[in-house]
Amino acid sequence: MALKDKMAALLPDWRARVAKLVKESGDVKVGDVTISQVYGGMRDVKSLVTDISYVDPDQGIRFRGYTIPEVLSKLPKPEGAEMPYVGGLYYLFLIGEMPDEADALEVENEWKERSKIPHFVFEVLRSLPPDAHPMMLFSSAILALHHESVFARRYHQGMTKNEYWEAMLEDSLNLTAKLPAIAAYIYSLKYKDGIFISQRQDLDWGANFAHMISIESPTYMDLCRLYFILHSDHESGNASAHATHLAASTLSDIYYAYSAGINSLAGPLHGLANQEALGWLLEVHTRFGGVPTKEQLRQFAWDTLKAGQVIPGYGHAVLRKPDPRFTAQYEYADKHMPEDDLFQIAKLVYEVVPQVLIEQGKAKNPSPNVDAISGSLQYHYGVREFDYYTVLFGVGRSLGVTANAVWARALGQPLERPKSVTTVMLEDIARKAQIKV
Ligand code: NMX
Ligand code: MLT
Repeated sequence: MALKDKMAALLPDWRARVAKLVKESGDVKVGDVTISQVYGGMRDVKSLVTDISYVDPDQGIRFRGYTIPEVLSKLPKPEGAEMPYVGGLYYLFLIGEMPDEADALEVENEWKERSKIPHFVFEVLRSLPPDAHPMMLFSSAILALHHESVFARRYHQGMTKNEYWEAMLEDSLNLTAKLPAIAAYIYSLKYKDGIFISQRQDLDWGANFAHMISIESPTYMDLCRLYFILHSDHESGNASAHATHLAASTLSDIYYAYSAGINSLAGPLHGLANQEALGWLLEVHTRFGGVPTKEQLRQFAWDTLKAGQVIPGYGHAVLRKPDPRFTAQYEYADKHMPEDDLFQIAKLVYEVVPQVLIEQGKAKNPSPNVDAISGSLQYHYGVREFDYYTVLFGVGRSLGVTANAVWARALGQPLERPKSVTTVMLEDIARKAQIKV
């Protein structure tokens, strides 16, 4: 596999670079940790490393140094498509270089060859309660695939540490290859006739998902490519990436690890916010019988806040400006569905809610994040079962976290195990600091 050979060729330099940094500068401080940060969810504590993506608080995500508009314009695209091959993005993540068409197609072909889903995954899914949340189904299916893990098998056969990344790459390609079809089957099982639709050989990974949920419109296929690319990675401290990394750091395989990641994505402060955001937009639509006036929306936003709830899709732990992933989807909607009612409401929310959050004075970032708008696009194209939306997020997020997991194995990243302290210890530290002042 050319992909594996290319990555193997990169490793000696990367390993030497990291070893040198740790050997020569291992004692250099990266930052301090305050008591607020210890109690405050470790915001801004620099304690993870990834070279695959970085979130600048003002500019947002860069994938391997490229902004979202750059990624969308530079990655190769299927003929006639507006959006790129998702396989090209995976190549960029793994190899660190912008792929040409042959590189992107190599990943796409690997995925096609590995896409067959073992029968027991279908059985697991069919055995779960019909009203189970789709994220529980998704996590269970991923977990069940552990049975197929190359890493777990080879580990017990005694592979050497140097080979760990190869087994992780195998598993990661196998897992990512299957996720669009698993997600599509969950959609069919929960909301349609429960019939599995096979992928088309002439379609790429992103477009095949559209086909497998029976939406054949080229514009929705492009939206799927865009959606999966935008949701793929957001550096390593976000909850789903971090949960995956933590689980994988024990040398558990990618199936165990990404199932943990999915469980973390299922929370309303993280990925589930896309379901909540669409629910909120629909509530507005129902309450006002369509697009409200600015004043009505302002009042509705205040009512939400006064009821002690958050406005889903707004705010962020790292970002301090509108999320470029929001902007990319906004532009797509503006081009392809400008008259859509829910998009009109999402637009109005963008005009009204930041000011409301500023007036409330709590949120550090009053701007929209990726989840503020993603649901209105899905809804427009017919995916209206919005408790399903976080599964879509999870299909995309698999790309970033698996690529990171391969690199973490390649660079021998160790078991993650931060230190905890007691409140008495922190009080003691605080007292000593005050005496010094
Ligand atoms: N609506 C109402 N209050 C908010 C919002 C919001 N959208 N965002 C932040 N706040 C509040 C927050 O709850 C906190 O209140 P309190 O002091 O009472 O605990 C206060 O503002 C300070 O929070 P921040 O430091 O600004 O945000 P934090 O880093 O703690 O949390 C989020 C980040 C994303 C969890 C938070 O902004 C939020 O709950 N947003 C709504 C849910 C959402 O959209 N999540 C998706 C994030 C992206 N993703 O996909 O994962
Ligand atoms: C994400 O994409 O993971 C979210 O924006 C949350 C984050 O970065 O913390």
